[in-house]
Amino acid sequence: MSKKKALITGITGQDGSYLAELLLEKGYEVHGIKRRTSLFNTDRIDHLYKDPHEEDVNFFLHYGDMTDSMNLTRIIQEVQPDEIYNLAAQSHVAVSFEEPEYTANADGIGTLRILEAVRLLGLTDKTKIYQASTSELYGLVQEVPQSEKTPFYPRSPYAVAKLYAYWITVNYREAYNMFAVNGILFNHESPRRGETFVTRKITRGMARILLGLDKKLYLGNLSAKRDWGHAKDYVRMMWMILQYEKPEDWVIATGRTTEIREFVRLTGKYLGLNIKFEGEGVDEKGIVEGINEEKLQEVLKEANVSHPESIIEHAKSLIGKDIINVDPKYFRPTEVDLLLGDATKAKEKLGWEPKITLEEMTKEMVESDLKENYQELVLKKCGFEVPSSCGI
Ligand code: NDP
Ligand code: GDR
Repeated sequence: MSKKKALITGITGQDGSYLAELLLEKGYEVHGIKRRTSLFNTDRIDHLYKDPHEEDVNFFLHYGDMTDSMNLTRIIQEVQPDEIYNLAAQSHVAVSFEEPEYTANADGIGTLRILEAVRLLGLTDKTKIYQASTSELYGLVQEVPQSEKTPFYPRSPYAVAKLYAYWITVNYREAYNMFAVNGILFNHESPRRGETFVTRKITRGMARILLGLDKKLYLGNLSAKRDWGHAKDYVRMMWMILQYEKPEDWVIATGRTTEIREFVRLTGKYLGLNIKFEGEGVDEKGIVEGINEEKLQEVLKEANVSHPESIIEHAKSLIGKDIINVDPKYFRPTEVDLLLGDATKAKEKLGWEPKITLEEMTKEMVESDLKENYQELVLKKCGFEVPSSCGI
């Protein structure tokens, strides 16, 4: 039997990279669309790439863009995919207020372009389509927790574009009998999360403060609450949705919500820094109340820090200092205060359960950011000298 073919838009992103790994493990031939950029943007998938001249290559990249219909149509025609995962998007909510038209084009009309290409190419019976919908659709809280039945009330140009994408997917399913479905995914994070999303900004920023690379971390609304899962658990669900007997829409969430402040404290805990918050509004500050030396030793060892003493000394010097400050420039014109998902349908019909807890994920992110930034510190302080043992 020939291999199943999957086409992933947004393959260079957080989810695209984990999904590509999963589908390759499952024996798929994986095709991905990447944008032309002036610098390489394939860090997250470099480990999957094989020179196409080699044998048994199952991973292919195509240049493309969600704003270019002809390009998307040509790629779909060439690949003839069994499954399309439409993950490409301008995915940053705050940026969508700065670039509303582009966001509408890439995230909203981009989805239409994929659906219409499949229809025009006569692939409606062959190609299943997964649309990356989002908990941002719920926006202004109508109901808690939020399920497939909760009304939408989008609160950003991003969410409004994704609302169009959601409904055009439903419409093509109903109008043309296509297997086109929405996964309404709540926030999901990982060490591969973009550095400007709040969890990664916090794990990376606080790791850098501990190492002495930065002095402070500036955040926006500390009171927002999010239902955070791990991206690995969520891409598994994307695949499961397309294997289900009927095309339906699904909420994917952990059912636990956490305040941004609490995520700061949790990150601090894994770094051996006890953080307390004082003050209100723009004057609120996150202060290092004390350090947990045992935890600090543990995490520094995990990050292969060769001389932990100097970093422990530096951590002690942080006691009593405010390392988290509020900068109103990160406030959004309209905010989504509370997201908490109810994934009962996915659990009951598909047997899906998230496996990775928030604590496990935070620890993984903290360790990864500490490792990565320690390398920067070493380079900055010690320069780069090739040891003779290296042989090059
Ligand atoms: P990322 O921002 O990490 O990745 C987005 C991907 O889309 C990148 O590969 C990016 O390319 C690509 N992309 C952006 N614009 C275009 C364009 N015009 N043409 C082609 N490719 C483009 O997002 P995530 O992996 O976190 O999310 C995946 C999808 O799921 C997105 O659609 C997002 O909106 C949605 N979503 C995400 C959730 C989350 O919590 N992560 C929750 C719910 C939905 P490049 O690398 O070049 O920038
Ligand atoms: P979100 O994620 O908007 O939920 O969208 P993000 O991590 O950007 O924000 C979460 C919450 O944290 C608050 N916040 C800050 N956010 C950022 N980025 N930077 C800050 O400094 C900061 N301080 C506080 C925000 O105001 C917000 O309330 C993500 C994206 O992946 C979307 O593509 C996806 O659809 C949704 O999750 C589900």
